[in-house]
Amino acid sequence: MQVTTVKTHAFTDQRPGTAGLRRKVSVFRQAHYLENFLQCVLHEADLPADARIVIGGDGRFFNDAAIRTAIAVLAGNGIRDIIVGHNGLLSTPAASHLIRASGAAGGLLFTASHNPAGPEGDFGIKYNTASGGQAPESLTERIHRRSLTISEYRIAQLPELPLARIGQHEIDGLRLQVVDPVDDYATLMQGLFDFDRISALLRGGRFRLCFDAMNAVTGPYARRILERTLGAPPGSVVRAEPLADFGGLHPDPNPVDAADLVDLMAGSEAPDFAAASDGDGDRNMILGRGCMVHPCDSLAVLAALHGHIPGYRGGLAGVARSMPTSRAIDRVAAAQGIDCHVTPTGWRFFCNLLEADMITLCGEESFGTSSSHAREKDGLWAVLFWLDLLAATGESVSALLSAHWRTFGRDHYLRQDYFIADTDQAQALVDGLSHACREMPGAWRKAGVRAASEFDYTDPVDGSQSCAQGIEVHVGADARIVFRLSGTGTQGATLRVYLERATQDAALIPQPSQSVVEPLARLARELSRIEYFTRLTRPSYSI
Ligand code: G16
Repeated sequence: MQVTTVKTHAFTDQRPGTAGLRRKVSVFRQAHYLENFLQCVLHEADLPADARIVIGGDGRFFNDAAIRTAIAVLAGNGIRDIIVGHNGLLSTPAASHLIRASGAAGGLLFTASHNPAGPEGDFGIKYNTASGGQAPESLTERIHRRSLTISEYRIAQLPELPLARIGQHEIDGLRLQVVDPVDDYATLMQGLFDFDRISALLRGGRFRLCFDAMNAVTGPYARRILERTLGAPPGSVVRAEPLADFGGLHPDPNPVDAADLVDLMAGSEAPDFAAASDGDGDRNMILGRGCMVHPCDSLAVLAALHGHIPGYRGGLAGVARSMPTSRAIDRVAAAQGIDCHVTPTGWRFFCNLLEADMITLCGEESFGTSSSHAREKDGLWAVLFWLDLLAATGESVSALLSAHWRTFGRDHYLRQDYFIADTDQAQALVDGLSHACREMPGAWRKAGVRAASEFDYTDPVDGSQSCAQGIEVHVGADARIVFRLSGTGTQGATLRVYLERATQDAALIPQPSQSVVEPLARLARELSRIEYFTRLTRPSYSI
Protein backbone atom coordinates (compact mmCIF):
# COMPACT_ATOMS: atom_id res chain seq x y z
CA MET A 1 0.00 0.00 0.00
CA GLN A 2 1.41 3.34 -1.01
CA VAL A 3 1.17 5.99 1.70
CA THR A 4 1.87 9.68 1.13
CA THR A 5 2.60 12.35 3.71
CA VAL A 6 0.83 15.53 2.62
CA LYS A 7 1.83 19.01 3.82
CA THR A 8 -1.17 20.99 5.03
CA HIS A 9 -2.11 24.18 6.85
CA ALA A 10 -4.22 24.46 9.99
CA PHE A 11 -7.87 25.56 10.04
CA THR A 12 -9.08 27.58 13.01
CA ASP A 13 -12.70 26.39 12.98
CA GLN A 14 -12.44 22.71 13.83
CA ARG A 15 -13.76 22.76 17.38
CA PRO A 16 -16.49 20.08 17.74
CA GLY A 17 -19.80 21.30 19.20
CA THR A 18 -22.61 19.54 21.07
CA ALA A 19 -22.36 16.51 18.78
CA GLY A 20 -19.22 16.50 16.65
CA LEU A 21 -17.95 18.90 14.00
CA ARG A 22 -20.78 20.34 11.87
CA ARG A 23 -20.10 22.74 9.04
CA LYS A 24 -21.44 23.65 5.62
CA VAL A 25 -20.64 21.07 2.93
CA SER A 26 -18.62 23.78 1.16
CA VAL A 27 -16.40 24.09 4.25
CA PHE A 28 -15.81 20.34 4.42
CA ARG A 29 -14.99 20.27 0.70
CA GLN A 30 -12.05 22.66 1.05
CA ALA A 31 -8.76 21.01 0.22
CA HIS A 32 -7.30 19.23 3.30
CA TYR A 33 -10.17 20.19 5.63
CA LEU A 34 -11.55 16.69 6.25
CA GLU A 35 -8.14 15.00 6.10
CA ASN A 36 -6.79 17.42 8.72
CA PHE A 37 -9.59 16.72 11.12
CA LEU A 38 -9.32 12.96 10.67
CA GLN A 39 -5.57 13.08 11.23
CA CYS A 40 -6.11 15.03 14.47
CA VAL A 41 -8.68 12.47 15.64
CA LEU A 42 -6.19 9.67 14.95
CA HIS A 43 -3.39 11.48 16.78
CA GLU A 44 -5.46 12.09 19.88
CA ALA A 45 -7.53 8.90 19.97
CA ASP A 46 -4.28 6.98 20.45
CA LEU A 47 -5.49 3.81 18.76
CA PRO A 48 -3.55 0.53 18.82
CA ALA A 49 -1.97 -0.57 15.54
CA ASP A 50 -4.45 -3.45 15.14
CA ALA A 51 -7.46 -1.24 15.85
CA ARG A 52 -10.75 -2.00 14.16
CA ILE A 53 -12.81 1.06 13.19
CA VAL A 54 -16.51 1.22 12.29
CA ILE A 55 -17.59 3.77 9.69
CA GLY A 56 -21.03 4.86 8.60
CA GLY A 57 -23.17 7.85 7.88
CA ASP A 58 -26.69 9.12 7.33
CA GLY A 59 -26.39 9.05 3.52
CA ARG A 60 -26.44 12.78 3.01
CA PHE A 61 -24.63 14.54 0.18
CA PHE A 62 -20.83 14.08 0.47
CA ASN A 63 -21.27 10.94 2.65
CA ASP A 64 -19.73 8.63 0.07
CA ALA A 65 -16.75 10.85 -0.78
CA ALA A 66 -16.03 11.56 2.90
CA ILE A 67 -16.10 7.87 3.79
CA ARG A 68 -13.65 7.03 1.01
CA THR A 69 -11.34 9.79 2.22
CA ALA A 70 -11.66 8.57 5.81
CA ILE A 71 -10.72 5.02 4.85
CA ALA A 72 -7.68 6.33 2.97
CA VAL A 73 -6.55 8.44 5.95
CA LEU A 74 -7.13 5.53 8.36
CA ALA A 75 -5.16 3.19 6.12
CA GLY A 76 -2.44 5.83 5.76
CA ASN A 77 -2.14 5.81 9.52
CA GLY A 78 -1.80 2.04 9.74
CA ILE A 79 -5.43 1.11 10.48
CA ARG A 80 -6.14 -1.96 8.35
CA ASP A 81 -9.37 -3.38 9.82
CA ILE A 82 -12.47 -1.41 8.87
CA ILE A 83 -16.19 -2.19 9.07
CA VAL A 84 -18.42 0.03 6.96
CA GLY A 85 -22.17 0.08 6.37
CA HIS A 86 -23.44 -0.93 2.93
CA ASN A 87 -23.19 2.12 0.66
CA GLY A 88 -21.80 4.00 3.64
CA LEU A 89 -25.11 3.88 5.55
CA LEU A 90 -25.40 3.31 9.28
CA SER A 91 -27.83 5.01 11.62
CA THR A 92 -26.15 6.60 14.63
CA PRO A 93 -27.60 4.11 17.16
CA ALA A 94 -26.79 1.16 14.88
CA ALA A 95 -23.21 2.42 14.54
CA SER A 96 -22.94 2.78 18.32
CA HIS A 97 -24.13 -0.81 18.73
CA LEU A 98 -21.84 -2.12 15.99
CA ILE A 99 -18.79 -0.51 17.59
CA ARG A 100 -19.59 -2.28 20.86
CA ALA A 101 -20.64 -5.59 19.33
CA SER A 102 -17.63 -5.88 17.01
CA GLY A 103 -15.07 -4.96 19.66
CA ALA A 104 -13.98 -1.98 17.57
CA ALA A 105 -11.62 0.61 19.02
CA GLY A 106 -13.88 3.38 17.80
CA GLY A 107 -16.05 4.67 15.00
CA LEU A 108 -16.43 7.58 12.60
CA LEU A 109 -19.99 8.72 12.02
CA PHE A 110 -20.66 11.06 9.13
CA THR A 111 -23.79 12.99 9.96
CA ALA A 112 -25.10 16.44 10.67
CA SER A 113 -28.21 14.84 12.18
CA HIS A 114 -31.37 16.78 11.31
CA ASN A 115 -29.53 19.69 9.67
CA PRO A 116 -30.47 20.16 6.00
CA ALA A 117 -28.44 18.23 3.42
CA GLY A 118 -27.33 18.75 -0.19
CA PRO A 119 -24.50 20.72 -1.79
CA GLU A 120 -25.66 23.89 -0.01
CA GLY A 121 -26.50 22.04 3.20
CA ASP A 122 -24.57 20.82 6.20
CA PHE A 123 -22.18 17.98 6.82
CA GLY A 124 -20.70 16.58 10.01
CA ILE A 125 -18.38 14.08 11.58
CA LYS A 126 -18.37 12.50 15.03
CA TYR A 127 -15.74 10.28 16.56
CA ASN A 128 -17.10 7.63 18.93
CA THR A 129 -14.88 5.67 21.28
CA ALA A 130 -14.77 1.91 21.96
CA SER A 131 -17.73 2.34 24.32
CA GLY A 132 -19.87 3.28 21.31
CA GLY A 133 -20.40 6.74 22.78
CA GLN A 134 -19.31 10.12 21.49
CA ALA A 135 -15.83 11.30 22.33
CA PRO A 136 -15.81 13.03 25.72
CA GLU A 137 -15.20 16.76 25.92
CA SER A 138 -11.59 16.25 27.07
CA LEU A 139 -10.85 14.36 23.84
CA THR A 140 -12.68 16.75 21.51
CA GLU A 141 -10.81 19.66 23.09
CA ARG A 142 -7.48 17.90 22.46
CA ILE A 143 -8.53 17.24 18.87
CA HIS A 144 -9.34 20.91 18.48
CA ARG A 145 -6.02 22.01 19.95
CA ARG A 146 -4.15 19.71 17.60
CA SER A 147 -6.14 21.02 14.62
CA LEU A 148 -4.64 24.46 15.28
CA THR A 149 -1.07 23.27 14.77
CA ILE A 150 -1.33 20.37 12.29
CA SER A 151 1.14 20.61 9.41
CA GLU A 152 0.83 17.23 7.64
CA TYR A 153 -1.33 14.13 7.33
CA ARG A 154 -0.84 10.63 6.01
CA ILE A 155 -3.07 9.16 3.34
CA ALA A 156 -3.03 5.87 1.43
CA GLN A 157 -3.56 5.53 -2.30
CA LEU A 158 -6.36 2.99 -2.60
CA PRO A 159 -8.20 1.57 -5.58
CA GLU A 160 -11.98 2.15 -5.98
CA LEU A 161 -13.57 0.74 -2.77
CA PRO A 162 -16.49 -1.73 -3.13
CA LEU A 163 -18.82 0.01 -0.66
CA ALA A 164 -21.85 -1.32 -2.57
CA ARG A 165 -20.82 -4.99 -2.19
CA ILE A 166 -21.67 -6.63 1.13
CA GLY A 167 -18.90 -8.98 2.26
CA GLN A 168 -15.28 -9.11 3.32
CA HIS A 169 -12.78 -7.49 0.93
CA GLU A 170 -8.98 -7.65 1.07
CA ILE A 171 -7.57 -4.55 -0.61
CA ASP A 172 -3.84 -4.08 -0.66
CA GLY A 173 -3.41 -5.17 2.97
CA LEU A 174 -6.66 -3.52 4.11
CA ARG A 175 -9.47 -5.72 5.49
CA LEU A 176 -12.73 -3.98 4.58
CA GLN A 177 -15.95 -5.53 5.80
CA VAL A 178 -19.07 -4.07 4.14
CA VAL A 179 -22.06 -4.97 6.34
CA ASP A 180 -25.82 -4.80 6.07
CA PRO A 181 -26.61 -1.74 8.25
CA VAL A 182 -29.79 -3.25 9.72
CA ASP A 183 -28.89 -6.87 10.65
CA ASP A 184 -27.18 -6.41 14.04
CA TYR A 185 -29.46 -3.59 15.09
CA ALA A 186 -32.61 -5.61 14.32
CA THR A 187 -31.30 -8.50 16.44
CA LEU A 188 -30.60 -6.09 19.30
CA MET A 189 -34.17 -4.75 19.17
CA GLN A 190 -35.59 -8.28 19.09
CA GLY A 191 -33.77 -9.01 22.36
CA LEU A 192 -35.30 -5.99 24.13
CA PHE A 193 -38.94 -6.03 23.07
CA ASP A 194 -41.69 -8.62 22.80
CA PHE A 195 -41.81 -8.91 19.03
CA ASP A 196 -44.61 -11.54 19.13
CA ARG A 197 -46.80 -9.19 21.13
CA ILE A 198 -46.10 -6.19 18.87
CA SER A 199 -46.61 -8.36 15.82
CA ALA A 200 -50.01 -9.53 17.09
CA LEU A 201 -50.99 -5.86 17.47
CA LEU A 202 -49.79 -4.84 14.02
CA ARG A 203 -50.98 -7.89 12.09
CA GLY A 204 -54.49 -7.80 13.51
CA GLY A 205 -55.58 -5.29 10.85
CA ARG A 206 -57.33 -3.06 13.34
CA PHE A 207 -54.28 -1.10 14.47
CA ARG A 208 -52.76 1.32 11.96
CA LEU A 209 -49.42 3.06 12.16
CA CYS A 210 -47.48 5.59 10.13
CA PHE A 211 -43.71 5.94 10.47
CA ASP A 212 -42.16 8.88 8.63
CA ALA A 213 -38.48 8.24 7.86
CA MET A 214 -38.25 11.72 6.31
CA ASN A 215 -36.10 10.43 3.38
CA ALA A 216 -33.28 9.83 5.80
CA VAL A 217 -31.41 6.87 7.23
CA THR A 218 -34.17 5.12 9.22
CA GLY A 219 -36.16 4.09 6.13
CA PRO A 220 -34.40 0.72 5.63
CA TYR A 221 -34.47 0.03 9.39
CA ALA A 222 -38.16 0.80 9.78
CA ARG A 223 -39.16 -1.12 6.64
CA ARG A 224 -37.29 -4.22 7.77
CA ILE A 225 -38.38 -4.15 11.43
CA LEU A 226 -41.87 -2.65 11.35
CA GLU A 227 -43.12 -3.98 8.01
CA ARG A 228 -41.20 -7.14 7.15
CA THR A 229 -40.53 -8.53 10.65
CA LEU A 230 -43.45 -7.24 12.69
CA GLY A 231 -46.03 -7.30 9.93
CA ALA A 232 -47.22 -3.71 9.66
CA PRO A 233 -48.88 -3.40 6.23
CA PRO A 234 -46.57 -2.26 3.40
CA GLY A 235 -46.76 1.50 3.13
CA SER A 236 -46.88 1.98 6.91
CA VAL A 237 -43.36 3.42 6.58
CA VAL A 238 -43.40 6.54 4.42
CA ARG A 239 -40.57 8.51 2.80
CA ALA A 240 -38.47 5.40 3.38
CA GLU A 241 -35.80 5.98 0.71
CA PRO A 242 -32.67 7.67 2.11
CA LEU A 243 -31.92 10.56 -0.26
CA ALA A 244 -28.72 12.59 -0.48
CA ASP A 245 -30.68 15.82 0.04
CA PHE A 246 -33.40 14.25 2.23
CA GLY A 247 -35.80 15.24 -0.55
CA GLY A 248 -35.31 18.87 0.42
CA LEU A 249 -36.81 18.18 3.85
CA HIS A 250 -35.49 19.28 7.19
CA PRO A 251 -35.58 15.84 8.80
CA ASP A 252 -36.12 16.92 12.37
CA PRO A 253 -38.98 15.06 14.04
CA ASN A 254 -40.77 17.92 15.74
CA PRO A 255 -44.18 19.57 15.33
CA VAL A 256 -42.80 22.27 13.00
CA ASP A 257 -40.66 20.20 10.61
CA ALA A 258 -43.01 17.21 10.70
CA ALA A 259 -46.17 19.34 10.71
CA ASP A 260 -47.90 17.13 8.13
CA LEU A 261 -47.66 14.16 10.50
CA VAL A 262 -49.18 16.24 13.28
CA ASP A 263 -51.98 17.25 10.89
CA LEU A 264 -52.53 13.63 9.89
CA MET A 265 -52.91 12.65 13.56
CA ALA A 266 -55.39 15.47 14.15
CA GLY A 267 -57.61 14.44 11.23
CA SER A 268 -60.52 12.04 11.00
CA GLU A 269 -58.42 9.45 9.12
CA ALA A 270 -55.69 9.39 11.76
CA PRO A 271 -54.02 6.04 12.34
CA ASP A 272 -53.60 4.80 15.93
CA PHE A 273 -49.92 5.64 16.13
CA ALA A 274 -47.41 7.75 14.25
CA ALA A 275 -43.75 8.50 14.64
CA ALA A 276 -40.89 10.18 12.83
CA SER A 277 -37.15 10.05 13.07
CA ASP A 278 -34.35 12.34 11.94
CA GLY A 279 -31.44 12.37 9.48
CA ASP A 280 -29.28 9.86 11.33
CA GLY A 281 -32.00 7.97 13.18
CA ASP A 282 -31.27 9.01 16.73
CA ARG A 283 -34.23 11.34 17.35
CA ASN A 284 -37.90 10.41 17.60
CA MET A 285 -41.31 12.01 17.78
CA ILE A 286 -44.24 9.94 19.06
CA LEU A 287 -47.87 10.74 18.24
CA GLY A 288 -51.18 9.16 19.08
CA ARG A 289 -54.55 9.93 17.57
CA GLY A 290 -55.10 13.61 18.38
CA CYS A 291 -52.00 14.00 20.52
CA MET A 292 -48.26 14.43 20.41
CA VAL A 293 -46.15 13.05 23.24
CA HIS A 294 -43.63 15.66 24.21
CA PRO A 295 -40.15 14.06 24.41
CA CYS A 296 -39.84 15.08 28.07
CA ASP A 297 -43.12 13.27 28.80
CA SER A 298 -42.11 10.33 26.65
CA LEU A 299 -39.02 9.76 28.78
CA ALA A 300 -41.12 9.93 31.94
CA VAL A 301 -43.78 7.51 30.61
CA LEU A 302 -41.17 4.98 29.46
CA ALA A 303 -39.52 5.10 32.87
CA ALA A 304 -42.85 4.75 34.68
CA LEU A 305 -44.00 1.78 32.58
CA HIS A 306 -40.68 0.02 31.93
CA GLY A 307 -41.86 -3.05 33.85
CA HIS A 308 -43.99 -4.08 30.85
CA ILE A 309 -40.96 -4.42 28.59
CA PRO A 310 -38.89 -7.64 28.61
CA GLY A 311 -35.53 -5.88 28.29
CA TYR A 312 -36.21 -3.68 31.33
CA ARG A 313 -38.08 -6.00 33.69
CA GLY A 314 -34.99 -6.21 35.88
CA GLY A 315 -35.60 -2.60 36.90
CA LEU A 316 -33.82 0.67 36.24
CA ALA A 317 -30.41 1.41 37.74
CA GLY A 318 -31.23 5.11 37.54
CA VAL A 319 -32.28 7.68 34.96
CA ALA A 320 -30.85 10.90 33.56
CA ARG A 321 -31.98 13.99 31.69
CA SER A 322 -30.16 17.01 30.32
CA MET A 323 -30.59 20.15 32.43
CA PRO A 324 -33.05 21.93 30.08
CA THR A 325 -35.24 18.81 29.82
CA SER A 326 -38.40 19.03 31.92
CA ARG A 327 -38.48 17.61 35.41
CA ALA A 328 -41.24 15.11 34.59
CA ILE A 329 -38.74 12.27 34.84
CA ASP A 330 -37.56 13.47 38.28
CA ARG A 331 -40.92 12.65 39.86
CA VAL A 332 -41.00 9.18 38.32
CA ALA A 333 -37.50 8.52 39.64
CA ALA A 334 -38.49 9.75 43.10
CA ALA A 335 -41.54 7.46 43.09
CA GLN A 336 -39.37 4.51 42.11
CA GLY A 337 -36.65 5.35 44.62
CA ILE A 338 -33.93 5.64 41.97
CA ASP A 339 -31.48 8.45 41.16
CA CYS A 340 -32.19 11.00 38.47
CA HIS A 341 -28.96 12.56 37.18
CA VAL A 342 -28.97 15.97 35.52
CA THR A 343 -26.29 16.56 32.87
CA PRO A 344 -25.41 19.31 30.41
CA THR A 345 -26.96 19.15 26.93
CA GLY A 346 -25.17 16.62 24.73
CA TRP A 347 -25.64 12.88 24.66
CA ARG A 348 -21.98 12.32 25.43
CA PHE A 349 -22.59 13.39 29.05
CA PHE A 350 -24.82 10.34 29.58
CA CYS A 351 -22.13 7.93 28.41
CA ASN A 352 -20.06 7.76 31.60
CA LEU A 353 -23.23 7.17 33.62
CA LEU A 354 -24.27 4.38 31.25
CA GLU A 355 -20.82 2.81 31.29
CA ALA A 356 -20.80 2.87 35.10
CA ASP A 357 -24.26 1.22 35.21
CA MET A 358 -25.61 4.23 37.10
CA ILE A 359 -28.52 4.73 34.70
CA THR A 360 -30.67 2.62 32.38
CA LEU A 361 -32.83 5.26 30.64
CA CYS A 362 -31.98 8.79 29.62
CA GLY A 363 -33.37 11.50 27.40
CA GLU A 364 -33.48 15.09 26.28
CA GLU A 365 -36.04 17.69 25.27
CA SER A 366 -34.53 17.70 21.77
CA PHE A 367 -36.50 14.58 20.82
CA GLY A 368 -33.86 12.11 21.99
CA THR A 369 -34.42 9.09 24.22
CA SER A 370 -32.45 5.90 24.71
CA SER A 371 -31.20 3.34 27.17
CA SER A 372 -28.18 1.29 28.14
CA HIS A 373 -28.56 -0.87 25.00
CA ALA A 374 -26.46 1.71 23.09
CA ARG A 375 -24.42 4.82 23.78
CA GLU A 376 -26.38 7.09 21.48
CA LYS A 377 -29.99 8.12 21.46
CA ASP A 378 -32.17 5.85 19.41
CA GLY A 379 -35.26 6.88 17.44
CA LEU A 380 -36.58 3.49 16.37
CA TRP A 381 -35.95 2.02 19.82
CA ALA A 382 -38.32 4.63 21.28
CA VAL A 383 -40.94 3.76 18.65
CA LEU A 384 -40.69 0.05 19.48
CA PHE A 385 -40.85 0.81 23.21
CA TRP A 386 -44.12 2.70 22.68
CA LEU A 387 -45.56 0.02 20.40
CA ASP A 388 -44.68 -2.66 22.95
CA LEU A 389 -46.36 -0.60 25.69
CA LEU A 390 -49.50 -0.23 23.57
CA ALA A 391 -49.50 -3.97 22.88
CA ALA A 392 -48.94 -4.84 26.54
CA THR A 393 -51.55 -2.51 28.00
CA GLY A 394 -54.14 -2.46 25.22
CA GLU A 395 -54.37 1.30 25.77
CA SER A 396 -54.05 4.16 23.29
CA VAL A 397 -51.20 6.67 23.32
CA SER A 398 -53.44 9.43 24.66
CA ALA A 399 -54.85 7.17 27.39
CA LEU A 400 -51.35 6.29 28.61
CA LEU A 401 -50.31 9.93 28.55
CA SER A 402 -53.40 11.16 30.42
CA ALA A 403 -53.02 8.43 33.03
CA HIS A 404 -49.39 9.44 33.50
CA TRP A 405 -50.33 13.08 34.04
CA ARG A 406 -53.05 12.10 36.52
CA THR A 407 -50.53 10.14 38.55
CA PHE A 408 -47.45 12.34 38.32
CA GLY A 409 -48.77 15.75 37.26
CA ARG A 410 -47.78 17.46 34.02
CA ASP A 411 -44.88 19.68 33.02
CA HIS A 412 -46.15 22.15 30.46
CA TYR A 413 -43.18 22.77 28.23
CA LEU A 414 -42.18 24.90 25.27
CA ARG A 415 -38.83 25.70 23.67
CA GLN A 416 -38.45 28.99 21.83
CA ASP A 417 -35.48 29.40 19.49
CA TYR A 418 -34.14 32.75 18.33
CA PHE A 419 -31.85 32.67 15.29
CA ILE A 420 -29.32 35.44 15.79
CA ALA A 421 -27.14 36.29 12.80
CA ASP A 422 -24.44 38.00 14.84
CA THR A 423 -22.78 35.51 17.20
CA ASP A 424 -21.18 38.31 19.22
CA GLN A 425 -24.62 39.73 20.01
CA ALA A 426 -25.81 36.30 21.07
CA GLN A 427 -22.79 35.84 23.32
CA ALA A 428 -23.26 39.32 24.80
CA LEU A 429 -26.86 38.45 25.66
CA VAL A 430 -25.85 35.24 27.42
CA ASP A 431 -22.94 36.94 29.19
CA GLY A 432 -25.33 39.63 30.38
CA LEU A 433 -27.65 37.02 31.82
CA SER A 434 -24.86 35.16 33.50
CA HIS A 435 -23.57 38.34 35.17
CA ALA A 436 -27.09 39.21 36.31
CA CYS A 437 -27.75 35.85 37.99
CA ARG A 438 -26.74 36.93 41.46
CA GLU A 439 -28.96 40.03 41.51
CA MET A 440 -31.85 38.50 39.63
CA PRO A 441 -33.92 37.15 42.57
CA GLY A 442 -33.79 40.54 44.31
CA ALA A 443 -34.35 42.65 41.19
CA TRP A 444 -37.16 40.48 39.82
CA ARG A 445 -38.80 39.33 43.04
CA LYS A 446 -42.15 40.88 42.06
CA ALA A 447 -42.10 38.80 38.87
CA GLY A 448 -41.65 35.68 40.97
CA VAL A 449 -37.97 35.00 40.27
CA ARG A 450 -36.81 32.80 43.15
CA ALA A 451 -33.30 31.76 42.12
CA ALA A 452 -30.96 32.05 39.13
CA SER A 453 -27.69 30.30 38.44
CA GLU A 454 -25.35 29.09 35.77
CA PHE A 455 -25.29 25.32 35.37
CA ASP A 456 -21.87 23.77 36.07
CA TYR A 457 -21.49 20.01 35.97
CA THR A 458 -19.06 17.66 37.65
CA ASP A 459 -19.15 14.19 36.14
CA PRO A 460 -19.75 11.79 39.04
CA VAL A 461 -17.68 9.07 37.34
CA ASP A 462 -14.45 10.78 36.32
CA GLY A 463 -14.74 14.12 38.12
CA SER A 464 -14.39 16.13 34.88
CA GLN A 465 -15.99 19.54 34.97
CA SER A 466 -18.08 21.34 32.36
CA CYS A 467 -18.90 24.91 33.27
CA ALA A 468 -21.38 27.52 32.00
CA GLN A 469 -23.77 25.01 30.44
CA GLY A 470 -26.81 27.28 30.48
CA ILE A 471 -28.64 29.62 32.83
CA GLU A 472 -31.46 28.33 34.97
CA VAL A 473 -34.04 30.73 36.41
CA HIS A 474 -36.59 29.39 38.91
CA VAL A 475 -39.90 31.22 38.95
CA GLY A 476 -42.44 30.75 41.74
CA ALA A 477 -42.86 27.29 43.20
CA ASP A 478 -43.24 25.35 39.99
CA ALA A 479 -41.81 27.12 36.94
CA ARG A 480 -38.42 27.42 35.31
CA ILE A 481 -36.79 29.26 32.43
CA VAL A 482 -33.52 28.04 30.93
CA PHE A 483 -31.34 29.96 28.48
CA ARG A 484 -28.49 28.51 26.45
CA LEU A 485 -26.85 28.79 23.06
CA SER A 486 -27.18 25.86 20.70
CA GLY A 487 -24.01 23.94 19.89
CA THR A 488 -25.16 22.28 16.68
CA GLY A 489 -25.76 25.10 14.19
CA THR A 490 -23.44 25.99 11.32
CA GLN A 491 -24.29 29.67 10.87
CA GLY A 492 -24.82 32.52 13.32
CA ALA A 493 -26.12 31.52 16.75
CA THR A 494 -29.34 30.09 18.11
CA LEU A 495 -30.53 31.16 21.52
CA ARG A 496 -32.70 28.47 23.05
CA VAL A 497 -35.22 29.54 25.69
CA TYR A 498 -36.82 26.61 27.51
CA LEU A 499 -40.05 27.33 29.39
CA GLU A 500 -41.54 24.91 31.87
CA ARG A 501 -44.32 24.91 34.41
CA ALA A 502 -45.18 21.86 36.48
CA THR A 503 -48.74 21.37 37.66
CA GLN A 504 -50.87 18.88 39.56
CA ASP A 505 -54.00 20.96 38.92
CA ALA A 506 -56.58 18.81 37.11
CA ALA A 507 -58.03 21.87 35.34
CA LEU A 508 -54.64 23.07 34.11
CA ILE A 509 -53.27 19.70 33.02
CA PRO A 510 -55.18 19.40 29.69
CA GLN A 511 -54.58 23.04 28.64
CA PRO A 512 -52.24 23.70 25.67
CA SER A 513 -48.70 24.28 26.95
CA GLN A 514 -48.30 27.36 24.74
CA SER A 515 -50.89 29.32 26.70
CA VAL A 516 -49.80 28.02 30.11
CA VAL A 517 -46.19 29.12 29.64
CA GLU A 518 -46.91 32.42 27.83
CA PRO A 519 -46.29 34.53 31.01
CA LEU A 520 -42.90 32.79 31.31
CA ALA A 521 -42.11 33.61 27.68
CA ARG A 522 -42.76 37.31 28.40
CA LEU A 523 -40.60 37.20 31.50
CA ALA A 524 -37.81 35.45 29.56
CA ARG A 525 -37.80 38.24 26.96
CA GLU A 526 -37.59 40.88 29.68
CA LEU A 527 -34.88 39.13 31.69
CA SER A 528 -32.66 38.49 28.69
CA ARG A 529 -33.38 41.76 26.81
CA ILE A 530 -33.56 39.77 23.61
CA GLU A 531 -35.04 42.68 21.67
CA TYR A 532 -32.32 45.08 22.83
CA PHE A 533 -29.52 42.71 21.85
CA THR A 534 -30.98 41.27 18.65
CA ARG A 535 -33.94 43.43 17.55
CA LEU A 536 -35.94 40.18 17.41
CA THR A 537 -39.45 40.71 18.73
CA ARG A 538 -40.56 37.10 18.55
CA PRO A 539 -38.98 33.65 18.47
CA SER A 540 -37.96 32.26 15.11
CA TYR A 541 -39.30 28.85 16.11
CA SER A 542 -41.36 27.33 18.94
CA ILE A 543 -41.60 23.61 19.62
C1 G16 B 1 -27.43 16.82 19.40
C2 G16 B 1 -26.99 16.22 20.69
C3 G16 B 1 -28.06 16.30 21.72
C4 G16 B 1 -28.56 17.73 21.88
C5 G16 B 1 -28.98 18.27 20.53
C6 G16 B 1 -29.31 19.73 20.56
O1 G16 B 1 -28.42 16.04 18.82
O2 G16 B 1 -26.62 14.87 20.52
O3 G16 B 1 -27.55 15.82 22.92
O4 G16 B 1 -29.62 17.79 22.76
O5 G16 B 1 -27.93 18.12 19.60
O6 G16 B 1 -28.17 20.44 20.90
P1 G16 B 1 -28.12 22.01 20.82
O7 G16 B 1 -29.23 22.50 21.69
O8 G16 B 1 -26.75 22.35 21.34
O9 G16 B 1 -28.34 22.40 19.38
P2 G16 B 1 -28.34 15.61 17.29
O10 G16 B 1 -29.57 14.77 17.09
O11 G16 B 1 -28.35 16.90 16.51
O12 G16 B 1 -27.06 14.86 17.15
